[in-house]
Amino acid sequence: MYTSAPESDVKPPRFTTPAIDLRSDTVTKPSPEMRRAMFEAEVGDDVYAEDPTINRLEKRAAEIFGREAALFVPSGTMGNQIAIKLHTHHGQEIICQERSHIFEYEMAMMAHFSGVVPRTARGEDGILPWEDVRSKIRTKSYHAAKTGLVTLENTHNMAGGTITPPEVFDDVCDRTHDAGLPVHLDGARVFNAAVALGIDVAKLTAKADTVMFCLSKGLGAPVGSLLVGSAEAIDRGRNYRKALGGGMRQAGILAAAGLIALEQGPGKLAEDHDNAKFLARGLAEIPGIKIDPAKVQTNILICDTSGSGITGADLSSKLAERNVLASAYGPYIIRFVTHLDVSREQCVRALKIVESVCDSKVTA
Ligand code: TLP
Repeated sequence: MYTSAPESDVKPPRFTTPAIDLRSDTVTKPSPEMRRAMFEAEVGDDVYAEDPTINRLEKRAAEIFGREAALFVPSGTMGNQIAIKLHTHHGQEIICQERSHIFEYEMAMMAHFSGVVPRTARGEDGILPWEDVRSKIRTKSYHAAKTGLVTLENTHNMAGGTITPPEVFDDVCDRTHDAGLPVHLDGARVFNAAVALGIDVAKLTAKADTVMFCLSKGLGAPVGSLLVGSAEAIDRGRNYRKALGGGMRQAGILAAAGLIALEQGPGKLAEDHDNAKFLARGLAEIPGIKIDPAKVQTNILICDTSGSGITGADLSSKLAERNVLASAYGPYIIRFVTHLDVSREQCVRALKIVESVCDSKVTA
């Protein structure tokens, strides 16, 4: 069964060949090596911190990010929400980009769990420079809620996998700290940024107080994310994870796949980026589809379909009828994401199918 795309209810017919699934990099299936490791994983009760495989994964993640500690969580959403809880108090505001995942796709959980409200900033291409953050910070006053946290997203999903330049990132972190505030990075796809920039991920993220990154996106694990930070923050985070129902007991079977994703996944991302650039160049040639290939830096393509007269949802369902899956994210927006389970040959086929669907609309 296929699940529906976020803003279109796609129920594609069954095909004998697997779909070319460009909805998200979350859709990858565990490799045979991962399945073997899961089968053989040593496990224990992780609520007692006794799962040796999870302990190994957390230790390795902390090492790779140059941090004191790491916490394995079931999802990126949980990692982000624990971070917000760690850094804020009820009644505060957090600053986030207006199309950030934390704001748009985490079910208003910041309000449920942490009692904070978002103050959004725009930025260009999902990138928030200090000037944009500064204008949103609210200090002590008798009229307004105080800012408790600044969150950044790198790469930025809805802006099309864009990378915050390291100097902009460092600057906004330094100045936010000077203003007495912490920074959390939603680094769901921060390895994509590090690989595209050719920079070590620890160096790229060093100035954020906490970083969440996902194993279950481009890195290819079936489940899991990590929150990294100071030993004190992660220790408190462990309690919040339990409160949220994230005490997963013998989840070493998941961490075993996660360890493979963490060690081997980053080395495979450059190919996804090449495929995304290839797709972007092809899509840009199709009349009615707007995308600037020069702006595609990683594995996400956000296309404007308004020139074709086809809505994102219609294009998504027409493509699904031809066994190509992509997600609509706005009236005239469709997203394509490359990942481990999409080959160059499939990108070539997908392009031909998008072209024929758009052609038939224009001539209809
Ligand atoms: N993003 C998903 C959807 O929820 C939109 C996707 O298909 O891209 N941060 C960022 C930047 C994300 O893109 C996502 C997932 C998350 C956090 C949350 O991760 P999960 O899905 O593991 O909770």
